[in-house]
Amino acid sequence: MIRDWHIIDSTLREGEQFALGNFTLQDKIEVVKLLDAFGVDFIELTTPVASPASRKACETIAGLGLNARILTHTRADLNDARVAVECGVYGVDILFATSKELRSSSHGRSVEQIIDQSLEVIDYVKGQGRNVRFSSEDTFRSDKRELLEVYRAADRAGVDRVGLADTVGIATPAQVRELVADVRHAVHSDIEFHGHNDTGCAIANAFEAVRSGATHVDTSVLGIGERNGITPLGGFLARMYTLNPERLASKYRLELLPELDRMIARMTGIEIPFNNYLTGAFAYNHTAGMHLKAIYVNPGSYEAIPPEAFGVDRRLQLGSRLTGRHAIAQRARNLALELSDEAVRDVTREVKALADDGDVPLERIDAMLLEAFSRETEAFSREKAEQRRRTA
Ligand code: HCA
Ligand code: CU
Repeated sequence: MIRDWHIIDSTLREGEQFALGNFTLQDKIEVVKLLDAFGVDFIELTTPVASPASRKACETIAGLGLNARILTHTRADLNDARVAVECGVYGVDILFATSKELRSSSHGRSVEQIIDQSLEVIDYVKGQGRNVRFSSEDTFRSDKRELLEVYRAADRAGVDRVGLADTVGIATPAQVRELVADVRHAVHSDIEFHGHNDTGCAIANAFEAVRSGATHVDTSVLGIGERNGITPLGGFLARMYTLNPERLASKYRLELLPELDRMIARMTGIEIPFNNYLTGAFAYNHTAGMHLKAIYVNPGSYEAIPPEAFGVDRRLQLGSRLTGRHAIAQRARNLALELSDEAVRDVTREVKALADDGDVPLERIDAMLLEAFSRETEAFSREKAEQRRRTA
């Protein structure tokens, strides 16, 4: 059973760890306003202790009065948490590495020390009346017994959420399913999942997390983050849309997704990937004759998600060597040209032959159809005139 789940958008935290994620305060304000209009539930910001501009951004955004709840992300450090609270955020996301790999190369603390230090910070944040999350960095390379011990302690201390972080993007969907289910049994709090995409599983893993009892999913616009990033907002929503379109359409203004993707692409100076979920230039491109034929009858025949649900347009590619006569006939109808089947077949054959040297642009196809139409009407008039002469 899928519980109610919420998006924690981390474009301005994890996304700031993207190689080109350098947002000005003005950028950040634009981004959070659009994320808020889109309807994300939470927005996570870089820790205010990172730099003076980070602090300024935290204070400014926390003061904007958005519907989205503003969170910031800090180490399990009392001073960091104090600064976060001073910025006026709704909640603090605390993080502590639990895997052997990170413990040995990073903090070197024992499980008891991790718990003690985290509880001190959790108590403080709770005492300040703020929402608090405890997450174990590198969850999927951590010892399960130790992990559950830490989560249970955080849960007893009253955290709002415990977080599982697939920091290096190594988890498989089955591992996520199993571990989230175990954590679900171990704690009462909500459960957050944060997944990196190094092995291409970030969306599938977030989906399995939600199916297994997670209530919160971290995303970023276009998936930007450390290395190749995390679960992308658009891709995750695409995944969830197919299961419950009504819920998604009523909760989020999905048609704002293209604008969000374009905004982050512009601010980071990247292109939206050609094959990006929903908004890539070719995400709704249909090429083969068989596909085109079916699409005209029912667009759903080759689309899992109607593009209009996310404010994008379908693209019918008529000029490839794989085109078909149904597609060409439909184009003729769109141009209000009545053509015989034979003429349509001729034009189709001609387009295919030309396309062997590269795609035939639509204008060229239109010109060919017009020509075919004139030829046929002329032939028809000639025939009619002939008939008249004979009967006269
Ligand atoms: C990082 C930390 C983090 C934290 C995730 C979380 C991760 O790598 O900088 O707070 O849940 O991936 O572990 O992004
Ligand atoms: Cu991360």
